[in-house]
This record gives sequence, structure tokens and C-alpha cells, in this order.
Amino acid sequence: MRISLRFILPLGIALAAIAYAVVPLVDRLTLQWFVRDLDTRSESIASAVQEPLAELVTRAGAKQKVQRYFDRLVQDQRIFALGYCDSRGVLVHSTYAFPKAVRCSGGGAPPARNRVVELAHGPIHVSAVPLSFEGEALGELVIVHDMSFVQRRSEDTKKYIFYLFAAIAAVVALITVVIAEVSWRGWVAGLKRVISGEALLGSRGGLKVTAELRPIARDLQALVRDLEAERRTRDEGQTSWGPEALRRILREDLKGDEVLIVSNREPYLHMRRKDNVIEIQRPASGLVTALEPVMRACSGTWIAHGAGSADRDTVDKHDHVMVPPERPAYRIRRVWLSKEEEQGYYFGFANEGLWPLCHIAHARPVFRAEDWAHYQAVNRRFADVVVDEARTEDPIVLVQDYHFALLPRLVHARLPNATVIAFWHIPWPNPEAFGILPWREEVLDGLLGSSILGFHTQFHCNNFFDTVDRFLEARVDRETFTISYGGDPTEVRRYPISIEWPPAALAAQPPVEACRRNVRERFGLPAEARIGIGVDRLDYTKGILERFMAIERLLELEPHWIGRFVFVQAAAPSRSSIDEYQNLEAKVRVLAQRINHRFGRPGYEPIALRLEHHDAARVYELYRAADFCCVSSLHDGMNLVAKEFVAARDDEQGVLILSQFTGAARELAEALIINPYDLEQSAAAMHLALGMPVEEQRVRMRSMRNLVQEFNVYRWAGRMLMDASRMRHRRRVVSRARSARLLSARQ
Ligand code: ADQ
Repeated sequence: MRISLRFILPLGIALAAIAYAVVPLVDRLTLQWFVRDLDTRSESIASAVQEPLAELVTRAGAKQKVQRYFDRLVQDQRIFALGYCDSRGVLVHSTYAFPKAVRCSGGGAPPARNRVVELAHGPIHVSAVPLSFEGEALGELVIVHDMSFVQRRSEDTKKYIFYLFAAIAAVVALITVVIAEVSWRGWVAGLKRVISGEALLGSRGGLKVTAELRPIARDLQALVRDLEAERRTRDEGQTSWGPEALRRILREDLKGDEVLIVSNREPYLHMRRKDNVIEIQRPASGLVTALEPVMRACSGTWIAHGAGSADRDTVDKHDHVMVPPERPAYRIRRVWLSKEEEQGYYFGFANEGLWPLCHIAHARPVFRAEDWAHYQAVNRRFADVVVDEARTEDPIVLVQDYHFALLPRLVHARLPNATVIAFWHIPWPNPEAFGILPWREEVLDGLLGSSILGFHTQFHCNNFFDTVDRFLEARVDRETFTISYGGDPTEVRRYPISIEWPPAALAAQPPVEACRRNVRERFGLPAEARIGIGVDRLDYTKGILERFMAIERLLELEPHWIGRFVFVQAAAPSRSSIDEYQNLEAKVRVLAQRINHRFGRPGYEPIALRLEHHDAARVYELYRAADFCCVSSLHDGMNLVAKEFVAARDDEQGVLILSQFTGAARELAEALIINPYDLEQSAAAMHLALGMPVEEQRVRMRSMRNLVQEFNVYRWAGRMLMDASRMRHRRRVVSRARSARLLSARQ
């Protein structure tokens, strides 16, 4: 519309000017030229015929000769007509076509030598040339030229002139439109570049903003960032987060892009039992709980270490197996590790090195060079598998946890267009704590190969910024949460993990009273005993020993709970081949025994310790049976048990006691927040929980349930995917601009 107006308007004006000014002017000029030509021609004819004609007209009886002479002249010279007027002004001789309207001048009037006379059939040119013979004036020769050819030519000329000028006007209008359009687009594109920040890429991006535009560009960028953030928050807030929302993001924002997950642990293991039957296990892992719904929603590929005893027997020839078994929706690609590799990479560097390094739980990290070598080799192996599994050149690769700190850089090197999102599920320590790692630069460099690096809390993000600032020559921008280290920048963001809502395991649960009955029966608890629970992997970071000591303190301080209160601890054995974990198991057993011995009596033990993995239904039954749940981690990334407990309590009863050193404590403010090292405080919290009025429990629980419902795991994954989509969109725009620039530079 804008273009057609720009074209038609100037063209219309030009055509009108041609029609009303140019054409008449050209017409007049050509007429004048022709008349002048005819004047000259008439004069030269007159001077040529002067003498013979004078002789003839003065000779008596030569009338016929004059007539013939005139006829010949008319023919030879292509004259319309000729006439001779005598000195009295009488037409004496004339050719046949001599127009009547043309009169001799005579009568003493000075002759109008040349004139144009309009006749009915068109204009004629008339020249009257005086004749003399031997000094004596005779009469005048009248030469008539037909000017209709002038009119014809003039018509043609007008036509050509009109077409010529119209064509010129059209070309000029077209050029104007093109120039206007190009400069408009250039201006708009420039503004867009300024807004998007692309124009500030500088020498690397190749585009620059002049110095005077820089402040405007900065303001515009800040504005756009704010708007983007606001829109993100609004979109996020307005979305009802569930598997469908994730599917929509994958479909609409990511246009069905390929998604690969890499984690050490697989979501399903195939185990061969003693009776040779293969059974399927789901590991007790927060990570699996969080990512399974994403995979179900996008039907991607999950790459993981094949650790089950029957894993090799259940894959196809490409090491793939479809899961979940009851309703296959995505595939696992299993990676095989030797015993030495598993020992060095998993138990060694990851769990004896990085795990205690990142958790301030006072367990000393162990760093062995051979473990590090295995860790590097296994990371390289997984990078090979990612490249092997990728069906597109720009997949989204979700790298999970501290087992793969080097993987983002390795994947980025092989698939530079991939969007690598690394999520660090455990805390990130301060630079002093991290600084003892002998390969700290390598680990940081590996992680900075990610496009997005996620932590549970802003505190962990800040620790990471400080660490990079301390040990690498990198540009850390805390305003945009970005780190630039050599290659592409890495966005470091907070993505608090959560659980699915409503939890699948809740659907088949009986009412709370029935759960309580079942639990009492299963654990042999006294009929009226109040129940506290702990659900953890058996890990020294979870503060199980501190929890038991707090129970001991409770029973010391409030002995009326003896016999009326039982604490059920479900602890799934974990990393049992590591000394630290074996020691912990022994310590936990001994401490539970000691407390039970001290406060127990026939038919009653205050701590019911179950060192085993429980299936999800059993875990949820425990949550529902409890008066309180105690999460006393010494340090924890998030802690999903806290959120699961809240989700399990649709009766809005039960109290959550939560360590201040968990990520969850930043969100679940209505829990009783404790310092697990402070046994008095923890014991007081337990006492408070057991006596908390029903109404207060309801208010606290309702508020926490709202939060977990709203900020569920779909939102966690959705936010990462939305950020990935935004980033991919930006990169595409920048790369399009770069190719356009290269193209124009080449032309
Ligand atoms: P974990 O250290 O494994 O996760 P957590 O977040 O509490 O800790 O998740 C444990 C999961 O295992 C829960 O789903 C729980 O139900 C299950 N579980 C625990 N004990 C069990 C038992 N005895 N039997 C069966 N199931 C059991 C790491 C980080 C956390 C972070 C998660 C997710 O250490 O801080 O929250 O990843 O990012």
C-alpha cells in the first residue's frame, strides 16, 4: 500500500505536467521550426524561378506556357499550389489547387511575405515573393505549401514526446520509490539492530553504532530487556503449567526442535532378579522426577549410563530402549562404561570430588588424577554419543548435573549451532571453597560452553559469577546475567526445580486416615503414636545424623513424647561403594540403635529406620501419614522431598520442618525453618510441629501448596525451554543479518 502510493503519486503528477505543459510547448516549437523551414524553402524556390517566370509573364501570349511551367514546378518541388498576381493585385496565373481563400496582397498594402492560413482541410503556408524584370516591378509569386504534414508530424511528435516523458517519469518515480524504500528499511533495520543490541556487537559482530547513538541504544536495549522480562513473567504467570503447556512450547516456540537429555542416571533400569526375571526400576532421584515429564512431552532421546544388570539385554542394536514401559513415549540411548570408568568418573571424581566440593557439609573432597582422566574420557564419550544421536545440526541439549561439567564445551565444539542448557542440580560453593579443585579452570571452561547454565537459586548463580571472576579472564555481566569467555556468551540463570503437579503417585492414594493406619501397621507403631518422617537418599549432606540427634534432644527436653511419638526414616542406600557412605550408613544405624535403646521400651522404638528404596506409592503413603516431615539437609540444591510432602497433603494438614540450607527454604517460607546444626532449635521445631493447631497447619500448608502447584516442574522446564527458544530466535536474527551483510559486501 505504502509502496503503491509512493509510486503512483509522483507518476500521476509527472503525467499531468507532461500533458498540460510539456506537450503544448514542444508542439509550438516544432510548428515554428517547420514554418521557418517553409519560409526558407519558399525563398529559395522564388529566387530559382524568378528569372524564367519574369520572362514568361512579360511575353505576350505565353499564358499556357506559364501554366505548364507552374504545373511542372508544383510537381517537381512538391508544392501545394502556385500563383502569380500582377502589379494590380489580380491573380493572373494559378495552379489547379490554388486555394480561393488566398488573395493577392496588391492594393499598395505591404505584402505579408510569409503567413500561415487556416483552411477547412488544415493549415497552409503562403509565401508571396515580389517579381521584377530588368529593374521594373512586375507582380508577385505566391507559393503555397500544404501544412497538413506538419500537423501529422506534430501529432506523432506529441505522442512520442508524451510516451518518452511518461517513461522517464515512471523510471524516476521507480527510482525514487526504491531509494526511499531502501533508506526507510535501512533506517528501520538500523533502529531494530540498535534495539536488539545487534548493532552493538562491535568488531566481532561487525556492526557499530555511532558514538552519539550509543546512549539511546543502551536505553532502548534496557527497555526491550525490561519488556521482554515483563512479557516473560506475564506469559509465565498466565500459563497453566502442565505437560500440555510444555508440548505447546515445544510445538510453537521451538517448532518441534529436537531435544536431547544427557544425565548419568537413566530414568528406567532393567534389573535381573535372582530368579532370572527382568524387572524395571525407577531410581530414587529428584532429577529423574523432574525431567521425565519433559521427555514424555517432547518424545526426545535421553542419553544415560546403562547401569542396570539387564540393560544390555533389553536394548536394540543401536542401544536404544523405548520407555515408559507401560506407555512408550521417548527413548533411552544407553552408554556403556567399564567398571574402571564408572569407578573413576562417577564414584571418584564426581562423587568423591565434586559432590563434597560443592556441598558445604564438611566432608573432605578427594581428587585423584586418574579419576579426573576417567571423568574427561567419559565426558568425551558422551559428547560422541550426543553427536551420534543428533538428527539435526541445532538440537537443544539438556545436560544434567555435575557428572558432565566438561560436556557443554565438547558438544558446542562439535555442534556449534546446538543450544546447550546445562543444569547444575547441586549447590555452587563460594570461590574459596571451589578454589581447591586442581582442575578448576577446566571445569569452569567446560561449563561455559553452555548457552544457558542453570542453578536452583540466585545465591548459587552469584557464587558462580564470583568463582569465574576469580579464576578466569572472562567478562562477567551481572546486569544481564551473562558471562563471555572466548566464544559465545553463557546466560547464567536461576531455575528453581520442582515436582509435577498433581503428582502421579498421589492419584492412587487412599484417604489420610487409611494411610496412617497402613503405616502404623507396616512399621509396627503404637496405635496412637504421632508420626514424624524423613525420606532421603542415604547421603551425608541430608543431615540424617543431625536429625536423629535432634529427636534425641526432643525426647530429653519433652519426655512426654516418649512412647507417643515415632520418627520413621526411609533412607535409600546410595553410592554404597564409597567409604564415606558406608561410614554414614554405619553411623546412622548405630545412632538410631542408641536412641532406640535409650528411649525404647517393649513394643516401642522412637526411630523406625528403613534403609531401603521405597516405591513412589509407599513414599507418598508415608508423607500422608505424617504429622511432620523433617528435611534437615546440611546443604542442598533444592530438595524435592520438601515439595513432595507438601504436594501429598491434599488434606492441608502436616508440618514441614525445613533446613535453611536448602534451596526449597527460599520458596517455602511457611515451613518451620531450622538450622540443622542447632539441635535445640530443631528439637523445638519438632515439638512445635507436634503441637501445632489444625488451623495454623491448614494456613501454612495451603500457602505452600499454592506455591508448589504454581511453580511446578513443568514451569521449571518450560522456562528453560522458553529461554532457549528466545536465544535461538535471537541467534537466527543475528546470523541472518550477518549473511545479509556478507552478501552485500560481496556484491
Ligand atoms: P537428591 O539429592 O537426590 O537430588 P532430592 O531433591 O531430595 O535429592 O530428591 C530425592 C528424590 O528421591 C525424591 O523424589 C524422593 O522422593 C526420592 N527418594 C528419597 N528417598 C527415597 C527412598 N528411600 N525411597 C524412594 N525414593 C526416595 C539432587 C539435589 C537436590 C535437588 C535434586 C533435583 O541434591 O538438591 O533437589 O537433585 O534437582
